[in-house]
Amino acid sequence: MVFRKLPGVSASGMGLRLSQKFVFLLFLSGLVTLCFGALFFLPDSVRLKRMFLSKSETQPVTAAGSGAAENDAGERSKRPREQEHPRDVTSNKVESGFAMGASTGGGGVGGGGGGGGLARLKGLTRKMHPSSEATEERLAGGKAQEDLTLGLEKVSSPDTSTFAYKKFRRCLLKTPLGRDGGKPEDLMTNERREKVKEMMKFAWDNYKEFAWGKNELRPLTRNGHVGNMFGGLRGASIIDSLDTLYIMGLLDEYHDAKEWVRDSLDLTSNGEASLFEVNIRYVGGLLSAYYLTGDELFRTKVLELGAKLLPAFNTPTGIPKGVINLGSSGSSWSWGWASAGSSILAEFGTLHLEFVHLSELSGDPVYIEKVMNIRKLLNKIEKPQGLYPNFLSPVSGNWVQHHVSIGGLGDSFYEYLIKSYLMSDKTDEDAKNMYYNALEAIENNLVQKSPGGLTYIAEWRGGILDHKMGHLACFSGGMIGIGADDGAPDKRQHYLDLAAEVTRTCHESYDRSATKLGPEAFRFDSGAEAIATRLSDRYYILRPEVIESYMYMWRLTHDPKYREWGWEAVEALERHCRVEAGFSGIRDVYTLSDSHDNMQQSFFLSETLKYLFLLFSDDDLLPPEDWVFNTEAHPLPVVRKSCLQDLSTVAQDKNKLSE
Ligand code: DMJ
Repeated sequence: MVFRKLPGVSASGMGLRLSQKFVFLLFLSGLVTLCFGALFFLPDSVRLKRMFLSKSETQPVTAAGSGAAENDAGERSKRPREQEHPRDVTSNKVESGFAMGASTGGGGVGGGGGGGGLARLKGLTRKMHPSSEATEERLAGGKAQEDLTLGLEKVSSPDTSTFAYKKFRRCLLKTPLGRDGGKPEDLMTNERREKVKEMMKFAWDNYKEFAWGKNELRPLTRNGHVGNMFGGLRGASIIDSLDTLYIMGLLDEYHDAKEWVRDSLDLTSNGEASLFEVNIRYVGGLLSAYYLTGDELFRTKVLELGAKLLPAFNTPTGIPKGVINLGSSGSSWSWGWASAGSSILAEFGTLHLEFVHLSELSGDPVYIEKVMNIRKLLNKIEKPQGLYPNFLSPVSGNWVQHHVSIGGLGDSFYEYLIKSYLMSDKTDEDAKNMYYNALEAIENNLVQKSPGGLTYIAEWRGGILDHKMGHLACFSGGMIGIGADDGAPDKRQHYLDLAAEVTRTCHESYDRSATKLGPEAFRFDSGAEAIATRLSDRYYILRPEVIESYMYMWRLTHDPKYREWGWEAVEALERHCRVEAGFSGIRDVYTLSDSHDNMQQSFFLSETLKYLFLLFSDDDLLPPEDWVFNTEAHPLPVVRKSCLQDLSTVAQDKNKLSE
């Protein structure tokens, strides 16, 4: 108005023309806007936010999300080489999870506007995995780190669906795939690693050619196998392979797998499925794929599947039954072979890791509540000699039989106790206490030394020892090893020694066979030491447990013998299990005239080959500070609650500001 009153007259007292005054005011208002904006967008730190926002505005929010946008759909032309250099991500959309700019651009976030554009530009010029930069700053300590870490959040919108992924990535201490994708400097080790990658490609290519979309490959008859473990679900080998393909840099194959998930994974199918198997393979596989790639497709699928598992918990105790119909009825029942309608310890006790992440990603605490209820019941119930029997009634909540085993029927329950503790950033004290108490009871009652000096873990039947160790029990070397640091300080070396002894025994079970592969179960009675004495125990079905322990023991001790033992296994697999169209189990490890079982198990792709690849990789590939492997070897990130809450606070602040 003032301007209209004084057209063309210089501003009184200042000698300014109207147009000059207009420009000056424009400049001033721009400056004010910039300063104000800078407060909220540039040095984006929680501390700063807290200075300007009221307490109620800085409460943590959960990460519930909705939208499901694909980050890298259709992007199929990535070369493995690119993936081996996760830091060089300026043009690598496969690594979109690693490249802030790419994931923002394609993630369907609704931020837009100048601030988002500026931040996006900043992100693209950084050329580094945001977690890796933030990590380096974090390790260096100081305020710069906090500003950098949280400043990255500018690129996300209040849409929590992309935020769920980003905040997890930002709370990692190290780059997931390491400095150079875990590539070892030593030439021979690298050659061995490349050999394992070739085995994976061979197994995958044959599955793709002859069994695509089925659950497993039958390599002799060159067709697919469906089986009855997964109800109407299909593609078990695809889901189990996603993360292995990704970390090995087999990215064309990974994209084929992802496209199948997008176009063909049908979660609406009926059929009787094992709750345990669906959880460890499908839920675990999809979760890992999500956390490694940030692709919303996997999150959407895993949440859809997770919800279908919940009816299994509708029992008087909340202990789930073993079998569930994934169709709309959601009915569930116990295995026919499990006595008196009981549920199996290794099944209902192997849900915790995945269910914690289902709650994290959905924002719905129902999953955590289900597994905490199981935990509480097991903690409270009386245990014979402190041991956990394998069968429990989901109706009465009492043990049904007193058979105890760290092998089949019991195994991964113990594994999930220590891993729950580790995955909780070492805050889950109940899991920790239950694990060490259980281990003490196992040591007191089951751990034995053979006359030949081999340490083994026997089974227990109502107080009577069965001097047998299953191949499945051989995971325990690795488990005892990774738990060595967190028990009583004076027991660390004791646990490492025990882990090494059990792993050596399992290696002996391989070494004492003609094929150098281990039997399904080996015994320590009637003069036998680490060999199968029953015909029915002589088979090998491509199981991972012995190699799994080599991998953990290598990382814990760097004793070269573990890599040598792993290489022996590679050679034996090549010699006896590789057939023209894939890998097959064998019926008798003690005879050289191989009789193949015509089955390439999905866990061979998910576990056996992944653990071998890790064994020959540098330790910075999926480092243990950040990742815990579920029992099917699917890596899940450590849940750093305090870090996640700080980041959630930022998201909430942003929501407030955008209102
Ligand atoms: C895998 O499916 C899992 O490791 C499970 O815990 C038990 N064993 C098989 C492989 O042997």
